Amino acid sequence: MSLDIESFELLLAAVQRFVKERLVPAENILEETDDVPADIVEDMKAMGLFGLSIPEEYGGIGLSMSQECQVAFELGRTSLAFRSVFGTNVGIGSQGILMDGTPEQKQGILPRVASGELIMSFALTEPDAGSDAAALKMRAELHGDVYVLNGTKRFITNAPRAGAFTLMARTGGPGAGGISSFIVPSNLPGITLGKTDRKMGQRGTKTCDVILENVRVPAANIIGGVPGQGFKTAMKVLERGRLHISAVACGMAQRILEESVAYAKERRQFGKAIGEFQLIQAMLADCQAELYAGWSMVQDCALRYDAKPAGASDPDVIMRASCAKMFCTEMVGRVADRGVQIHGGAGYINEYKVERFYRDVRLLRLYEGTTQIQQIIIGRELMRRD
Ligand code: COS
Repeated sequence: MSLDIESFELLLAAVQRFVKERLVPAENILEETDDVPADIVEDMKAMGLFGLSIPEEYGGIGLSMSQECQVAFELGRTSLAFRSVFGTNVGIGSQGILMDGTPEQKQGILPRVASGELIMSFALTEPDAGSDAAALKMRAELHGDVYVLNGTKRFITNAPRAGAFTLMARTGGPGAGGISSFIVPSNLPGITLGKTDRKMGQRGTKTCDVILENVRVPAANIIGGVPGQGFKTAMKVLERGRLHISAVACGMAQRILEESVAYAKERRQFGKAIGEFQLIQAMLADCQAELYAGWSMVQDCALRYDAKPAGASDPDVIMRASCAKMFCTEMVGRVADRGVQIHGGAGYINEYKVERFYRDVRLLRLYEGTTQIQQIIIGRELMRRD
């Protein structure tokens, strides 16, 4: 699946313009109100951003992974909360249905996901199951043709906005094989939301607990219709999501670098622009070189992802996606740190964007698998090889 080159170039140019002309000027409103303005969300829908990764047959734009990463890079060049509004529809909230859903599930859900009418959210994490996702406890017990779900999901991105969840619960015994993925409409009786989390950064993104008490979900809502496949669905979705996040990290690194170069040209000390000093140039050079390395990894891995037969899992691509996630999210952390350093005292003042970005990017090393989880995935794969 991919969009033809000409249409893709037009889309990419439109996204670049949208980021520059609509999103960047709204960054302060986002920060002050802790929300994305409704008119911007409507513009995102009109541009098709909610359906970037959904095939055209379901009303989406149908980008390849490589194309999606290029768009994600552009969207990374502004406050990350903007992308988060539709990020779960493009990625972790919808991809499980697209990859493993039945034809009825795809037809019934994906067109509304692509249009933005339905916001999807991905509910895997629990209070006692974060990195160890296979230890999740939420119970799903079969009564006739309905599963009754009980338990709590934690830190669920877009839960306050969601119309439905892709949710993992335990239908069988312990471990990964006992987990199933469900499509759970958010308005079912017994679902309540915790208070919206107050976070270090990324103001405008919405996360909270999702509490399920005796929630009755039709057995037909198991993704793919077969119990026990949910953990694999979650892992496939996360593998893809990790590549998308790597691209976002590169976009944000590009933005911080541009802000830092501009400041280094304008700020004068010791009688000249600080950018004329080699110690400042060294920090800029390290940022540029690391960004180039990270972006090269993303592009390479995305092409490999696209080259696999549709639906197939390739351990080499899984490993490379983790390499990209680890490197790019750590890289943008270092770039943000240098960005603050180049700005000096001004970098610590929230009037300058670099202070905000420094806090925003910290999350990238945590969600969709911490750096340490990526190391485990990479290390295990290396040890498995002959
Ligand atoms: N694609 C397809 N299948 C996959 C897969 C992938 N990317 N990753 C794992 N699987 C399969 C495995 O092949 C295995 O299948 P078999 O039982 O048939 O062999 C099964 O899933 C279980 O995998 P594994 O044995 O690796 O499970 P572990 O419990 O050891 O967990 C980690 C593996 C730690 C990698 C996993 O729990 C993880 O990614 N944790 C982080 C969770 C996370 O990212 N949370 C963020 C929440 S969303 S913001």
